[in-house]
This record gives sequence, C-alpha cells and structure tokens, in this order.
Amino acid sequence: MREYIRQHGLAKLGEYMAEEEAKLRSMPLNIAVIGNSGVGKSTFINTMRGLHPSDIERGAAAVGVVQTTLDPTPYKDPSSPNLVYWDLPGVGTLQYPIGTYKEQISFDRYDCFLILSQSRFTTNDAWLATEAENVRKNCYFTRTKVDIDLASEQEDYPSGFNEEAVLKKIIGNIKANFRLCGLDAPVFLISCKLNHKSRWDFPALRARLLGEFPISKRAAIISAMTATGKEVIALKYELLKKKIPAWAALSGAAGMVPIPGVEVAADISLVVNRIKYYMEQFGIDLPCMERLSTTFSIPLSALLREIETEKGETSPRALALEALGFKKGVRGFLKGLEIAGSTLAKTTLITIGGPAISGSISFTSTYFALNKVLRKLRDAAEKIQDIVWEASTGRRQFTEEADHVHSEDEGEEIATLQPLDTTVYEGQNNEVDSESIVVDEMTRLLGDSDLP
Ligand SMILES: Nc1nc2c(ncn2[C@@H]2O[C@H](COP(=O)(O)OP(=O)(O)O)[C@@H](O)[C@H]2O)c(=O)[nH]1
Ligand SMILES: [Mg+2]
Repeated sequence: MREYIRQHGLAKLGEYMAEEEAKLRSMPLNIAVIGNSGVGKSTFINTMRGLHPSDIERGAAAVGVVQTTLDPTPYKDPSSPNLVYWDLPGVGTLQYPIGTYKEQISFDRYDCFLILSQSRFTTNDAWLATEAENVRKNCYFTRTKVDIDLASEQEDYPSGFNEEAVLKKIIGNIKANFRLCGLDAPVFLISCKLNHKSRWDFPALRARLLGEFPISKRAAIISAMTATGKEVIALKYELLKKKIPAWAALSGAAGMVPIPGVEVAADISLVVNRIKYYMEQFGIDLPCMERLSTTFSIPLSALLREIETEKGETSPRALALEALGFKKGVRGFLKGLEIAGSTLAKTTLITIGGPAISGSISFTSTYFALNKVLRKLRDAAEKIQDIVWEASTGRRQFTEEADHVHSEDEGEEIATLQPLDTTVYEGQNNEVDSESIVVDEMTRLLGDSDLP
C-alpha cells in the first residue's frame, strides 16, 4: 500500500479506485434459476430484483402465465444490468431431456445454480447438482411456496398448529428423498413473493448466495445486488466501509474547496458523490424510494424522514454538509474530531496553517464524514425495510400527511457556515508533510490488504 502510493502518488490511487468500481459494475454474473413450470421461478426472480409482478415497465417477469417460450430467458437486475438471472426449464422434461440439457441451456455460462421446486427434488435435480459440483460451481436447493403449506396446515389443524413443526416436517421429507438420490445439500424453505422476502429462509438463501462466491466475485455481487434484506445491507455496509480510507485519501489528493472565511478545505463534491453511490447501493436513492412509496402505498415523506438532516433536508448535498459537521459551524466540527480523540485527528489537526496541509485536513474530514454518513444511511436502509415490511403486511397504517418537498441541490450552502474561530489552532503552526501523514494513516487503516 505504502509502496504503491509512494510509487504512483495519490492521484494514481484515484484512478485505481475508479477503475475498480467500474469493474465491479461491469463484471457479468449469471445466476441460473431452474425449475418446472409453476414452481415460482418468475416470482423469485422478480423478488430478487426488488420488483413486483406489476412493475411491467421496469421489466418484471410475467407471473402465473402458461409459458409460451421455453428458451432460457435472461432478466437483468434493474439496478445493475451486469447481474443477470436466467429463467430456465427444469431438467428431464420432454423438450429438455437429461442427455442434451447442458448443451441446451449453455451450462458453462452460469456462475451458480438455484434449483426451485414446490414439492420434492428428483434424481434429475441430483444429477444437475453433481454436474455443477464437478465444475466447482455452487448449486442450491430451494423449496418454494412454504407460505401455502403453512396456511393450509393451519386451516386443517387450527388448534395444534405449530409453524416450526410444519417446516421441520417439510425439511424431513425432502432430506429423506435426498438420501434416495444420494444427495446431502442444504435446503432453503422460502416463499417467492415480494412481501415474503424477509421471511423463512429467503434472507439466508440470499446471504448464502453471496457468501459462497469467490472473494473476487463476491464484491461484485454485493455491489450489484438490490438491497433487499438486512443481510445484504450489512454486507454492503462492510464493503463500502472498507473503501472509505482510500476515498478519503483521494480527497486529500484532488482539488478541495477552500471554504471562504475559514482555513479548512473539504472536498464536498467527493462526499456528495459517495453519498449518492451509498444511497443507490442501499436502495434508498430518490427514485428507489419513490418506487417503494408507490408500490406499497407508503407516503414518500415517511421514507424520506429516515434520512433527513436535523434541518429536515434530504438531498445528498445536505447530508454531506451535515456529515462534515457544518451545521454547528466548522469549529464545532473540528472540536468533534478532537473529541473523537484518535491519533488520526490529532496528527492532522496540528498541521493546520498553510496551503500545504489542506490535504491532510481534507483526508480527516472526509474520512469521518463518510463513516458517519455511511452508518446513518445503513440504519436508514434497515428502518425503511421494516417500514415496507410492515406496510406490505398491513401492520402499519399511514395517516395522510403532506409530503415533504425533496430539496434538490441548490444555492450557496457555505453561506450558512459560521466563521472559524482561529484560536483553536493557536501555537500549532507546524510545517508537516501532509502527504506522508495521509500515507501513514492509510497504511495504518488499511494494512496491506485489499489494495495493491
Ligand atoms: N403463495 C405463493 N405463491 C407463489 C409462490 N411462488 C410463486 N407463486 C405463484 O405461483 C404461480 C406461478 O408462479 P411463477 O413465478 O409464474 O412460476 P414459474 O412458472 O416457475 O415462473 C403464480 O401465481 C405465483 O404468484 C410462493 O412462494 N408462494
Ligand atoms: Mg415463469
């Protein structure tokens, strides 16, 4: 890490970060969703993509219709077109006999296989799992429509109904059947419906799907996957958090905006752009929230409230300024860093004084701001998941209220800043090489992992 920066300079690191992000966005990932007609493939694919079957204009797969075409059909994730779910016919039907199946579906194309069934799995499914294992690709068995099983069991045995017991019975049944096929694999019990995406094994399946990918591809999948489910939000949070030091170092390298009247430079646009990316990643950018609002009849204001600043603003720029501590004036912000008490804050604070040091100030402020805002957006994304879940199950009613107007970026935010009290820096006018501080801190924070 240190060597890399010494050799190429911080600007080069910026190129590297941007390239890596672009690579993540464009790395193709193909997930095969296999099963016979009616088991819930289209519904499952829609739910993974965060779509309701009625979201036709956003490319939701038609559900419940008799399939006219049996050809493999790709469905791109609306938030990342490189993540593709393939709707594939089950093995061993008249049109898809075992002998030609792999060829017919272009078996090599897929990164992993999900076999869906609404009853038991067959020896044909076992054959497919073995073929996948031979080429070291993962294969998952997914039993769909457990919501229906549970409902009918409850209807049949209302007094003695026990959800756990019913699920156990279904699993037991499948495992017994597995033994006959010579299989031993985990089975996920799910309902494919969008409003069940957080129930039963759906979150576990999703996490498993992510977790078992090779590290190199895992980052791509996590970035690409729609943020439905707290597991995915948590994974995304960890991934985004890891990158903060590198982005913060970048802010030290690139052009900062000196704030008039104060001697602090901060790369506001970098923070704003990161926030936009975080919101997209967590599925809480404005278009996403508008869709959630319409799909689940939730007032937009109830969703926006989760991200708003103390002043009630929700634009990425307002969030950036709040995270940078500007609402209390820059002095409060610097004090905040001191209270944070880290050596990072201390080493960089003493360097204030001349233009040469603005790099390290910018690193520190950006580093803390990004961490703070990332945490806030993660929490908001989780809360919004809860709200959507409660709304979709009728557990939460929304009273009519005037929707907030989403304030777009505009105007001179710096006009609201208070001038900095320079007594904060008295006697601390040391000449320090800001780049070496940034490099030291970067090395300490990142270790030698993750980056070249
Ligand atoms: N209750 C319930 N219905 C489901 C589930 N999965 C699919 N369905 C319904 O089953 C029917 C067939 O689903 P579809 O996704 O079109 O199956 P496909 O032929 O495999 O693509 C539709 O009416 C779906 O709404 C599920 O997990 N629970
Ligand atoms: Mg279908």
